[in-house]
Amino acid sequence: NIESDLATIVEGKRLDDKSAVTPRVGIIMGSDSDLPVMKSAAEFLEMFDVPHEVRIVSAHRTPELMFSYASSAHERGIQVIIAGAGGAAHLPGMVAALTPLPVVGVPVRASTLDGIDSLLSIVQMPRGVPVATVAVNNATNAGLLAVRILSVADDNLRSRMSQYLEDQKQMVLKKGDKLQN
Ligand code: RP5
Repeated sequence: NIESDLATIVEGKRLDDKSAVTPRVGIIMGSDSDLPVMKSAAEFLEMFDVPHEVRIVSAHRTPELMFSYASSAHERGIQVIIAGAGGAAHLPGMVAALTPLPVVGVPVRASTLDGIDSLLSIVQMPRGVPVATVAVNNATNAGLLAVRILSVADDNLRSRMSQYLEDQKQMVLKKGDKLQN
C-alpha cells in the first residue's frame, strides 16, 4: 500500500526493484504527495518486467540532489527517466537539461489550477531540451512510453507491447459486443 511504499522511499530503499538488477528506468517525483499518481508508472514497468527505481527528487527543495541524480543517471545504466511534479513543475525540464537520456514528464494535478499549471510548466520547453509530456496525472502512459522507448532496441519488449495493444483491443471489442447483445 501507499503508506508502506512511502516509508520504503523515505528510508531510501528501492520501491519495487526487488532484484539486484540495474534499473533501466528512473522514476522521480518532486514530493511524496505525487506518489499516488506516479505509482502507476512503476506498476506498468513491473507488468513488463522492466527494472526501475523510484526516488523523491525536488527541483526546488533538493536542487543538489536533482543535479547529481540527473547528471549521473546514464552512467548508472538508467536509459529513460520519468519525472513527475505538480504546480511550478520544473523537475522534468531541469532534469532534461542535465541528462542526454529521454525524459518523460508527468504533470501532476496539484491542489489549485487543476493541473494546468503543471502541464504548461512541463510541456512548454524551449527548443533544444525536449520533454515527452503525457496527460495530467497519466503516469500510466509515462510507464508505457518508457517501455516503447526501450523496445526500440529490445525485441522481447516490442512483442510484449504489441500483445498489450492486442489485449486492449480485444477487451474493448468484448465490451462492445456485450452492449449489443
Ligand atoms: C511539487 O509541489 C511537487 O511535485 C508536488 O506535486 C507539489 C506539492 O508538493 P508538497 O507540498 O505536497 O510536498 O514540487
